[in-house]
Amino acid sequence: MNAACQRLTTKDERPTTDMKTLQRTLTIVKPDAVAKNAVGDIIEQFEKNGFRILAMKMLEISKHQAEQFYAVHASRPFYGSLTDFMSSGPVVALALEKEDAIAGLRKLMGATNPANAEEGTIRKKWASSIEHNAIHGSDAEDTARFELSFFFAGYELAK
Ligand code: RTP
Ligand code: MG
Repeated sequence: MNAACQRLTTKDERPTTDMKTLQRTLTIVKPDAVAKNAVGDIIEQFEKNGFRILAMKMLEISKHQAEQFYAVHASRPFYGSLTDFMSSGPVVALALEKEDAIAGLRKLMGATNPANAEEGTIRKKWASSIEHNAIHGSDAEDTARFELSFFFAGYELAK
């Protein structure tokens, strides 16, 4: 039985096994939030909301690397501006783990456009526009796999 399985005991003492699905997701504190000294506050939100930090690094990505990372948006009108922004200064990339981490992180982030972000979300607090919106989060299992491997080597996630 792995760590994701929790052994429960019912009232009549029959043991049951409840498989919990741990999931990993990739998040980036974007250049606008790093410039606002919001890194500590945002990381605190991850921990307070039960995410385990598996790996973390601060780095600057090039325009070319930003284009590769956001290749899914290559045909969108904001692609050039988005990749300029993401390569404009330091970012902090984190690999996070929790049950249903992908959806959980998206909820904690809030809507892409901060005008639509719910109270209590990271984007509500720190985003200043639909583009300068403080944080990235993977949106599905396949993108999470790609994005985690974009920033972290296998040995860094082998925990
Ligand atoms: P992200 O990928 O960064 O987590 O954001 P998201 O899923 O909420 O939004 P997505 O549609 O994937 O867009 C990626 C990022 O592109 C910028 N954007 N600009 N000017 C615009 O209309 C526009 N739309 C999106 C944002 O930085 C967005 O987070
Ligand atoms: Mg997205």
